Amino acid sequence: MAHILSEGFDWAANSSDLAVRWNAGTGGSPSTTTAFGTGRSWIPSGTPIIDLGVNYSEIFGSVRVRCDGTDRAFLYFYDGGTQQVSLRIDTATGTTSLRRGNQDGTTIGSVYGPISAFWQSWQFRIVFHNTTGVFELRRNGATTNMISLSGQNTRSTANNYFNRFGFACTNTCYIDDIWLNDTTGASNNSWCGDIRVITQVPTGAGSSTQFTPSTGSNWQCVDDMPNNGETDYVQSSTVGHKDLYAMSALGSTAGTIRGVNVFGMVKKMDAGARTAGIRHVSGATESTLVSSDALSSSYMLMSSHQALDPNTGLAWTQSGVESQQIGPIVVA
Ligand SMILES: [Ca+2]
Ligand SMILES: [Ca+2]
Repeated sequence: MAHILSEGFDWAANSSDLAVRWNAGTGGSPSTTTAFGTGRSWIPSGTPIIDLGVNYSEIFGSVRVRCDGTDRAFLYFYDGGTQQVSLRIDTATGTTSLRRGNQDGTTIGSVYGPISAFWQSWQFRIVFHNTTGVFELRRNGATTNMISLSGQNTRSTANNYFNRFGFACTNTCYIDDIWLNDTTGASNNSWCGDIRVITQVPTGAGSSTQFTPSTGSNWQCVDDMPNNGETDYVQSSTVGHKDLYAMSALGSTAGTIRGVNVFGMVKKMDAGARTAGIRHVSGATESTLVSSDALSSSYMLMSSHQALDPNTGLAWTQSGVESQQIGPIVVA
């Protein structure tokens, strides 16, 4: 499985948008308060949760958090509806801790670290087990642990795994740049470092323009960050029609590119069955990365993660990421 989840929040204009991907209480709002002065973070007022659909016994991850004053941010690792453990980033006490159960549960490990009104990136490793559980914690991409605990009880249910992930806060905390991977696969199977989730948007026409724009040029209808719903859009009812778009520069040259996550929001505008896909071009390699279920008249999110450049079979390069073309295709 390797990469499990990444989220940068730049795309969501409101809680209804976020509910297309996150469920079970997607309250909250986007914020332009970010660590790098671009894009958006998210201020949760409920508990956005993603059902991962797989039981994970070990997880590596990263999250960027800013808490102000005496606020607290929480990451939740659920087995079903029960938090196995919770990561609590607490500027009231100046500590980051892993708690058994919810954010107020028994402390498994704790360290002084969070600073009020200060963006920090936290990396964690958790092994879920009632006797041989592990909790390791790093900060800001460091390669050494602040906390190294083994032989712990890191579960609340009878199971040594989690399968749902969520986050929350008290008052106003900013959450951004979430990344989770497990230990399987050839890549993204260990510490991910201080991850930045950068959102690219269309900046021009690519090698195919077959959809019909609601206004202006096709790519200009889908270049919005955050998403602007039906203010402008492209549509087609012809099977095989595809749009491809040139994509924006990353705006950063730092670090290793750990993958490309491609997203599309799609719906149908009339009765009848219709499926859509995400079309992708990298160099000489063109493919449909993912096809949707039968569309409904409400927006659905399609996504596909490419850990490696499909044109080279190797890790992505910056030029590879910036020269890819992405767009919708009418599958059936
Ligand atoms: Ca962001
Ligand atoms: Ca648009």
